[in-house]
Amino acid sequence: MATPPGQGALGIVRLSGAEALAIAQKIFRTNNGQSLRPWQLTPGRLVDWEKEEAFDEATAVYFQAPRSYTREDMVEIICHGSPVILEAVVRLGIKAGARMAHAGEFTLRAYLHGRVDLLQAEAVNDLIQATSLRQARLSFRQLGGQLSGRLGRLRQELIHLLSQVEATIEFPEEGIELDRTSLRAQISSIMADIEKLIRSYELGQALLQGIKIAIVGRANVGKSTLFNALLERERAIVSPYPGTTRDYLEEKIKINDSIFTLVDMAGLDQPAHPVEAEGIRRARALATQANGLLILLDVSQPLSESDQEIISLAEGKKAIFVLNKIDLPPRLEKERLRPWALGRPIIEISALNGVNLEGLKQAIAEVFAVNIDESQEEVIFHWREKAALEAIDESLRKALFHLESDSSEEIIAEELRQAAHLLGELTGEIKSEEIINAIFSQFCLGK
Ligand SMILES: Nc1nc2c(ncn2[C@@H]2O[C@H](COP(=O)(O)OP(=O)(O)O)[C@@H](O)[C@H]2O)c(=O)[nH]1
Ligand SMILES: [Mg+2]
Repeated sequence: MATPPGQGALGIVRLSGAEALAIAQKIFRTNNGQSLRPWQLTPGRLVDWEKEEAFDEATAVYFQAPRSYTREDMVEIICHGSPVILEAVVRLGIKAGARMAHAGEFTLRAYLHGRVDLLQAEAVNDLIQATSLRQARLSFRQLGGQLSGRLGRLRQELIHLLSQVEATIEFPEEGIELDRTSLRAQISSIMADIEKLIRSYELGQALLQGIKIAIVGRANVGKSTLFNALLERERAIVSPYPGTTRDYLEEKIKINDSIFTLVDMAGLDQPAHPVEAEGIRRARALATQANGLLILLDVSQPLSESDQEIISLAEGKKAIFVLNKIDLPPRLEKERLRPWALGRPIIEISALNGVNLEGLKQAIAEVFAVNIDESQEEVIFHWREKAALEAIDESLRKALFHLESDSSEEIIAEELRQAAHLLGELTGEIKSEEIINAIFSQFCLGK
């Protein structure tokens, strides 16, 4: 079943393998009584062939091997999306000799038959789970083979370098000298490419998981009120009593097609209660981990020592200064804050009355969103890819070290061979059962 469980207008059941057409045609009868023709959407009905009872109107498409998603014969039956009908199709299909697909098995077969590599398979899953259109665009390019192509070329380069080193090992009598200077330059250039990709992981995570923004400030400055106002719902408890928020809350919001994870937490001032102390300890840790901070200050109060301490959390971080409660008589002037803000934007709002929330949202998008040239850059989204690239980088670093310390050619060759092998595993050119299992177990059924 390729559509989610539960009721829908339509549901899709897919079959793949040598028997796909025969099995499909037991359950699905075309209206014109002829066999399914490849790549045509054909109207018909579903029947329980044992009783010769029709139970739904449907359409079907036959994708003839090898021009199908899995490169095997495939049939997709599109019927009405009642769970009862879909279950009947699956049950009859199994009776006719099919079996249930495992999670990700269609894409696994596409991979095993060489239609996609592992990076493209991962992109399929990322598209299914896409959280923003920006991420979808990048995953779509990865599906098209952009990242695979780039890594494939790096691997070819490595193999070429390796063959040069091996030639000097195998034919010493021919007097081929290893050109260590040129080899060093070429390895360094490959490393620069690899390291650029490793750095893109942060952006990949930001796109996939959202950019984490912590709302920090003293108790009662209106953090939870702002959190709710930005989410446009009453998620956090708001009260006039300091110390109301003790644990933390995380929710995603989307601004201009970027996803942000907002974190509301305890006020960062002196605790009045041991539970508060723990909340404050966690809040500090969260503030340090966040990609950016909203430093919330209450304009109806003068700048306090606690405020100044909180402001110091912004050191080395992206931050916006937010002056809340502008509906009240001010005791903290924007100009007074400027020296503290060090050029960061200062936005005045009333979280309670919803004043200038739009201005704050635009500032959030401008300050925190990660900008890249999406048409040029490749981005990695997965820990697996990052870890593999780091291991490759490490091998190349060792190769460089051995080149510089006049080690034997064998040792240099070994590191280059290892790097090429890891690159092959990364794209899936070299098959590793462990990696394959880890990737496809994350897929949903029917894809
Ligand atoms: N006048 C005014 N009161 C606000 C504003 N934002 C929050 N408050 C009030 O300040 C108090 C503390 O708010 P809360 O969001 O719980 O603060 P937190 O402790 O920082 O999470 C509540 O009584 C809110 O209604 C605002 O913009 N103007
Ligand atoms: Mg609160």
